[in-house]
Amino acid sequence: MKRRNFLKGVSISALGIAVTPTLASCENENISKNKTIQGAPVFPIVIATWRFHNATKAAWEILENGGSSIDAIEVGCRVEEADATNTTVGKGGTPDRDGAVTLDACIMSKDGNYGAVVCMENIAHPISVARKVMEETPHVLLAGKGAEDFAVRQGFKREDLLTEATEKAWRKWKETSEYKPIINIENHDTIGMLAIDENGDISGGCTTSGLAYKMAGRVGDSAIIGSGLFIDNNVGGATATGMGEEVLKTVGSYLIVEFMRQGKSPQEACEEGVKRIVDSNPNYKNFQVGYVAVNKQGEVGTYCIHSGFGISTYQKGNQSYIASQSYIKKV
Ligand code: SD4
Repeated sequence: MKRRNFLKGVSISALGIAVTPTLASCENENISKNKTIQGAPVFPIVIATWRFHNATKAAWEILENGGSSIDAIEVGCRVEEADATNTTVGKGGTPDRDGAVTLDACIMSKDGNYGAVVCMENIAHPISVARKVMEETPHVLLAGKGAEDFAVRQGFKREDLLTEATEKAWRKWKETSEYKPIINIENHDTIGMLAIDENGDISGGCTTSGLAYKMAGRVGDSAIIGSGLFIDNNVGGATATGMGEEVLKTVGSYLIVEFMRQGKSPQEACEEGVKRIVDSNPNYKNFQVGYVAVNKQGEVGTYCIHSGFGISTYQKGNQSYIASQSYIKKV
């Protein structure tokens, strides 16, 4: 129940982070008192979904040494992919119903370039393969065996991504094979990451093993441009976690960036993104979606359907965790 503890949250004002709430969403007094930093860009900055402190730290180290946001994203996401105890990203990710670990990841650069892999097996670092797709091919998205073979040709090594622990859990699940296409709000840790480097350039990445015990061949939002991630270096970036089908149907991250283009703050844009899902699906109480967004000034917003989601940030040398406000106020 570790994520429930996140609800206790932290004082935003103690974090030095510019989060820009609307009045309607001001459940948290500390947030409501916080003012948007006007005309004072606050980068470099890196933000990630959930409590991925090791990942944001690794990304921050790139940024504080003058590295690019795209390098920071790749390095940061790789930390979670390598962590076999994280059961929803990279090695140690929960398999599909047939016991296959299939990974989705994408990366997007300041130039609007994008690379992605979906349903890729046996390669531990899909974020790096996605970057290779972006930089070394005339394409943007490779799937399945083609993605895996491409990775091997690029020098990645094949390895078994199913760990003893995830295999054991899968075998236990098979005893009932009960599949609820509902995200348990305690059961997802996709890492979506946004970074702005010292030049003010924005990049993003998103990497996941997707829904636990999904159907073979299922692809979620995380690697799909505009859904799990979108970056526009003139405006900002957004990324998502949660029920991928709902994010896909509303093209969530693109929507949020477009809201920011129209002048909404990152916070207002994330709230509108969640509202779009809530308005279009009466079953919204049965799943979780969480968004995070950053604008060109380095202002951050986050919003989700159910409480329990939050974001990790690294900025001005300080690491923080912000509990996201939620559409449904109390669990
Ligand atoms: C998906 N959005 O595949 C992902 C799930 C997720 O942590 O966020 N998992 O639908």
